[in-house]
Amino acid sequence: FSLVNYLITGGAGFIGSNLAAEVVKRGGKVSLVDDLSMGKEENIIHLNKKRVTFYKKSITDHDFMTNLLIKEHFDYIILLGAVASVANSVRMPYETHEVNQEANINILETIRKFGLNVKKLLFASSAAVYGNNPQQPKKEGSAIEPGTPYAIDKFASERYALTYGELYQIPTVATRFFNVYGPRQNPDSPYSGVLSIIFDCLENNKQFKLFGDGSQTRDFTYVKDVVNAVLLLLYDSKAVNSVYNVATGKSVSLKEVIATFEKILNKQLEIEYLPERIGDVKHSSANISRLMAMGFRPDYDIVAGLNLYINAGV
Ligand code: UD2
Repeated sequence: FSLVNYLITGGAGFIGSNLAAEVVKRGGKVSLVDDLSMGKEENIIHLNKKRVTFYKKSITDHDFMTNLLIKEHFDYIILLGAVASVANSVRMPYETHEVNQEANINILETIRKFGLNVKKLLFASSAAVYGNNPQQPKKEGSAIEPGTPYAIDKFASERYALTYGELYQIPTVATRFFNVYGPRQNPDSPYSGVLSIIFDCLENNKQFKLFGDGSQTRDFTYVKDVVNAVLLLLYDSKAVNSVYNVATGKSVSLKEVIATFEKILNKQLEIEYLPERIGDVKHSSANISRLMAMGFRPDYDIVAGLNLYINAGV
């Protein structure tokens, strides 16, 4: 009897640590690779040590990754490791490329070369691949207009994963996450998820800088829904060689979100209004019928998600 074995790159990050907790809860064991550039050890410290192995390593360390993959038998591989900041990708396009694309192809190549028997590999892509395509809501078949190094590498890695799947019979799937929020999202950068910034401002009585008038809309997706979608796609053998939007299917404005936060916390957010951020899209909404056809239903609308987030503690 052996436990189902998972590998999560970016495992100490926001989504990775939430996924790791769920996998452990469901009885699996998991290896987490993270260089802690964005992730934090405290995100995973509470997890059962007998089931979790943490490697403080960069996924760009190809020798390390190759050896790890050969040594361990991973049933499921989830590629979340990335330079998550679009702004950083613009500042450091090549360094981003090494993390967001080359590191992923090295993992795929190792699986191919050594004929590793993986039940499913999931690559986490992003709504960023749609770029400035004005069509709403975004479907997986909508035009791709990646406008930043981040988006280009996400799209390339997505295609590599799916193409390796087709060419070399490695079961792969890709997801395009929309604006994910929830516990352990790091609010420290101005390009962090806006909800983590708003929460931080409300908790610590800081002024929130609002870019625009608050009428911009996003499909804010609670991290538990993302974790559920990821696990559903990993376990369903029909979910192969395809990409799935992961979102709630319902967008709300920043103004509405702020009002919901204020109501739950019974506190007013101090706002400084600034011009719209360059490169921002005004509206973002997702069509999730492909994911729903696999049986997914979002459990958390914005009110339910924010309530859980605010009361989560860690
Ligand atoms: C999201 C992704 C990004 C990329 C992009 C593709 C996150 C964190 N970012 O960017 O990686 O995939 O989608 O379209 O998921 N805002 C403020 N004040 C702040 C911070 C943000 O007003 O301090 C506004 C911002 O101008 C934007 C909205 O809030 O209108 C959402 O910003 P975001 O950075 O959380 O997410 P987004 O959709 O720009």
